[in-house]
Amino acid sequence: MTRALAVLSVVLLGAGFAAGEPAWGSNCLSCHGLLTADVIHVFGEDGLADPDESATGAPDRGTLKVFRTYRGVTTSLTAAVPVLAEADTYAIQLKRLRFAGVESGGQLAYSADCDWPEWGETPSYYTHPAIAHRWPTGPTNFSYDIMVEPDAGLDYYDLVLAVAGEFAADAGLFYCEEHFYLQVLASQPGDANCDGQVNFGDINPFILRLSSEAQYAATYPSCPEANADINGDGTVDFADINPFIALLTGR
Ligand SMILES: [Ca+2]
Ligand SMILES: [Ca+2]
Repeated sequence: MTRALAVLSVVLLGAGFAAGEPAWGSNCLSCHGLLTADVIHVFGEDGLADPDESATGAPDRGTLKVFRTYRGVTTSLTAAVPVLAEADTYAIQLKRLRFAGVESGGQLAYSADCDWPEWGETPSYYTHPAIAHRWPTGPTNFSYDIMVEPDAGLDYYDLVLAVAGEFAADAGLFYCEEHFYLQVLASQPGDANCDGQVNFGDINPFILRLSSEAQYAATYPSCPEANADINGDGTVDFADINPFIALLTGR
């Protein structure tokens, strides 16, 4: 089954599958063993954020790493499990929360053409398919590509990267997770470097976009096309130069 249309398409870069799955869950020690701290770290974030969860009834998770992304574009995040020994077996999983988080009505829509695990309802979040990836002797860094469809709600979303497995030394089970926020932003014409502001720092990125679309995409992989399409005609070309100048100079 293809997941090409999945809203949140997750590409796991690394070794292949092996049989068996660790027990997944959340704060369920009887299921998956000791809740172990600091096994997994998410990095490559765009900063920290403390969105207001008060209207959602969700737990206030306070300040967490935030990955910013735009509708219709792909962003990457990376996780590492640096403390595990080579012989330890483990799997890493990107999960959504079962219940509402910080999003206030916003919802990451998802395609039916995928096999994200569900709990019988349209999910508010995405999770990695219920497939456990296990590396008996494999990489300890993982990259996930997250693609949000154009109609996704502009909001913060709680996501969780979790690792579960078994220590080789004593056959002890462990589980660890790191919560973080995915913030889906609206495009902002003129913000060619996608730092959230429109200023002179966008001039060179904008010129780069005009001169080499490929280089621009490589340099700013998470920037939506609309940020450089200043006149909003659906394409980025020389006709956007004067509107860009006008945007910067306020004329
Ligand atoms: Ca900018
Ligand atoms: Ca244009």
